[in-house]
Amino acid sequence: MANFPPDFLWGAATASYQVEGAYQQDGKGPSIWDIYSHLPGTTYQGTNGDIAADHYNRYEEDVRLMAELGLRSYRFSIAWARIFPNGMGEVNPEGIAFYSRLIDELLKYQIIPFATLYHWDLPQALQDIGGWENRAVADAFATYAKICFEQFGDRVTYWLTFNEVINFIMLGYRDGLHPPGVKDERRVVEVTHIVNIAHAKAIAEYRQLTREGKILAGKIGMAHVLLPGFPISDQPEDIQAYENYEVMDHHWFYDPVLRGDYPQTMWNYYQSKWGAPTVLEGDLALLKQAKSDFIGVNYYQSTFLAHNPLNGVGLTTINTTGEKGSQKESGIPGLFKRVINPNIDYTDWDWAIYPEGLHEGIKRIQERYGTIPIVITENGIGAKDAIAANGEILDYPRIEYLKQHILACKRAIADSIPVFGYFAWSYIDLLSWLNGYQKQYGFVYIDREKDLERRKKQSYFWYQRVIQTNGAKL
Ligand code: BGP
Repeated sequence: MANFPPDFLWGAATASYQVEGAYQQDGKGPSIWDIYSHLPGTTYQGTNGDIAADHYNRYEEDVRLMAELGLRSYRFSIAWARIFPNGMGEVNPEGIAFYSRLIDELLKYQIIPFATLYHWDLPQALQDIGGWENRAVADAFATYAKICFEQFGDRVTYWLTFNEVINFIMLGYRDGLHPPGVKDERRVVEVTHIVNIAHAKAIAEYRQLTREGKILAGKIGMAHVLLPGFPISDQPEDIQAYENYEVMDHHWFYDPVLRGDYPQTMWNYYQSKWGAPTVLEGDLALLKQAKSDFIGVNYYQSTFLAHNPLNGVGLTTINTTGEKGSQKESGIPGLFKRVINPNIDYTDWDWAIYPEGLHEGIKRIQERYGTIPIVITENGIGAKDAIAANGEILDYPRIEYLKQHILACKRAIADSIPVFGYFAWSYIDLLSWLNGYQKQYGFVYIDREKDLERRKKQSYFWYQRVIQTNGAKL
């Protein structure tokens, strides 16, 4: 099987709200997550990111541990509300200074910074004017992106505009589980288009600055969730359900980013149902011009689809407790439903462990969009890690999970798919949005009883060797 290229980006990822804490420090404005997570009943046992891993204050120690781990790249996100406390207007110099220090610290150890501009923590001030339903927010995003490029683009050469548009829109506007807690499918469609416009505008700013030689010429793209579907049986109605799912949950979101247009069937469906999305003159040209240098994919699981009659199941709540088997079937009547596949393993949060899905999913991307460089921007398993009597963290299930998924990347590379990096989620234990701190993902454990002391898990030493051998020893 092909080896990993010598400059393969072995990395790990985090996101600002989930790791930084310091939610009111040094002039930061409130984000929608600061407000939402404080509302009763929104998250698992009322957990929030007020303190998180306190990475904001402990980043030097964290980067030192990254260096010891051997990370070649670190993916982090910038909190918009640190840079612009009100989302627009006055820049907060202390916010700029923090990310500047973090980037310098990474570079000190030759760790390549991989920056995400938006990992869901919209400034609350922008939500107050309509959030992603207001086109002014797309313009504010372009301005924020430009400031980040100008301030950090002399040192950062890998950029992601958005993290998982699919998830923050579906969870925020269809399921009502993330802020702003809306359940309205028409608004899902409108918001998607405005976010795509924001992405395209940010790319245009980036191209302009690099053309003018004002910043280093790097690479820019978006990170999408990849949750490939598979029909649960070879019955024609299950295959149809799978096709419905793929176009609605994947093509609708990937096409505008990688092809600059919307899939015709979904377009017709949404237009006839709600006359959405509202497209203004110039929008589609803007999407066409916004060429990505690569696509980031966040892969955790696959999903299995079955026929769902018109009077079938609708959307249900999700398993946020970690009680295996508590996830109910959920779907869109008349189109598809997501069902459990009895032949494969699931995590305690009922996520299907299916490494083949990663290989197959990125193959599908190449088939539909042609050869485009791919980076796995997230991959990991949420688990309640076992702790031995001597305090050692025995996260063997994580090692096994990561190993199988890295092998899937290796197979994809052997198929000539240009996968240029792999970022495990997550570098360190952090807040899982709705699931609290008991759903752990990191290589580094945080002892929440002991002043957030950092401890290396078994997986830390395992990943260290994977990187040292460039993936030869898994
Ligand atoms: C992705 C997000 C991450 C992370 C991960 C795990 O969708 O980009 O921020 O949280 O999923 O999800 P969860 O924390 O819900 O288990």
